[in-house]
Amino acid sequence: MLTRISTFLTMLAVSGFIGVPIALADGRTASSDGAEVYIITPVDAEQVSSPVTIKFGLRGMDVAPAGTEKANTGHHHLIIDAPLPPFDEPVPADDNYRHFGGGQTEVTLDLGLGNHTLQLLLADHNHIPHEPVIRSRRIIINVK
Ligand SMILES: [Cu+2]
Repeated sequence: MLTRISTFLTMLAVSGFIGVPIALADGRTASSDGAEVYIITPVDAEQVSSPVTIKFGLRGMDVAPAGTEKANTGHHHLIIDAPLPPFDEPVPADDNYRHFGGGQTEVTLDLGLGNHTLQLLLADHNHIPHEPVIRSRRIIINVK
């Protein structure tokens, strides 16, 4: 607990410098006003064939590789057939929660036949979602 508090105070002390992200009391990073993440393609209810290319859109923030500690930046996470994770810890990393820590803005996936849900979630250099959370609508696609 003491470590977390002193880390927070240190981050507060340095956050006055330009470009350093603003760390909030719970360790999360502030997002910029009006930032928005969205799936460009496919669109909700679209019928697609596998493999399917998913393109990520972002407004009001920049994409940077994981580990890059810079204000108003983050990297994409694609949530496939799963709910949103807790926002106060790093996004899980498995087949349902894919990290694009290289700063990628699209992916081509092999998906089985049937319906799949897709949702984007931006997270900071430590893979923790920003505050306010920047997430897309959840869409459903049908692989035929
Ligand atoms: Cu991540």
